[in-house]
Order: sequence, then structure tokens, then C-alpha cells
Amino acid sequence: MRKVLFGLVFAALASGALHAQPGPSVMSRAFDLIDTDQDGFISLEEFHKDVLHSWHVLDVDRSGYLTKESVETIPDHGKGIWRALSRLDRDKDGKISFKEVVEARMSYFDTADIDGDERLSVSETLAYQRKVALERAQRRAARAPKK
Ligand SMILES: [Ca+2]
Ligand SMILES: [Ca+2]
Ligand SMILES: [Ca+2]
Repeated sequence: MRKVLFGLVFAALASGALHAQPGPSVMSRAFDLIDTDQDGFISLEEFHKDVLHSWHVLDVDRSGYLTKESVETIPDHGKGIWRALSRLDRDKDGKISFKEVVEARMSYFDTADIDGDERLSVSETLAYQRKVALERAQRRAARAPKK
């Protein structure tokens, strides 16, 4: 479960979105996992460690890339994780490189770190998730055909 949660949260954090948005309880459990020294903040160092850890969980076949075929073999959540991850494929080559992951994660960290102290608090994390969910809902509403 720990492994799956890592992958799931990684995907959610990386893309700011999952098909099934993890609720606050999932997010705070994930937060505890990433906050290894349990000081209530995710430091840049803890964040980097999580990027590496998540990468190893998700790169199932050790190919150095995340692909649809390999990520979808992750039990239960594979399809959802891939849906979220596929947004990170900036160069559209159908696979996610470590560089693409790191860039997405760093931009997540910068955006979520509202007070700029280079660490994320629980409330910053949740605020960011809420903001993304809201923006997504607004985009969806804007796209919806007018009746
Ligand atoms: Ca910490
Ligand atoms: Ca790519
Ligand atoms: Ca902060």
C-alpha cells in the first residue's frame, strides 16, 4: 500500500490532478510519508528524495522512462496514474523521462510554496490541490457546450 500511495500521490503532485482526486486524508497521509523527519514541513531535500523514490516505484521495468504499458501494470491505480502522468510528456514522445518529471515537480514546488520559505506546509499543499481542482472545474465548465 505504501508503494502504491507513493505512486499515486506522486502522480497527483506531479500533474496537480488525478482522475479521482485524492481527498484531504489521502493527501495528509502522503504528506506524512514524504515528511520523513516529521517536522510538519516538506523540505526541498525531502521533496527531492520523494521524486527519486517515486521514480523507482513507477519505472517498473527500469527502462529509464515511464511508458503507458509499464505504468498501467501497477496494480489497481496504474491506469489513473498514467492518465495523470501523461500530461507531463512535454515533448510528446509517448514516454516520460526523469527530466520531464523533475521539471514538473520543481514547478509544482515553486508554485505551491506560497510564502517562499523553500518548504511546503500541509496547508500550502492542500491549498494548491484545491486551487488546481478549482481551475480544472472552471476549464471544464468553460468547455461545456452552452445550452
Ligand atoms: Ca520535514
Ligand atoms: Ca517525453
Ligand atoms: Ca512554504
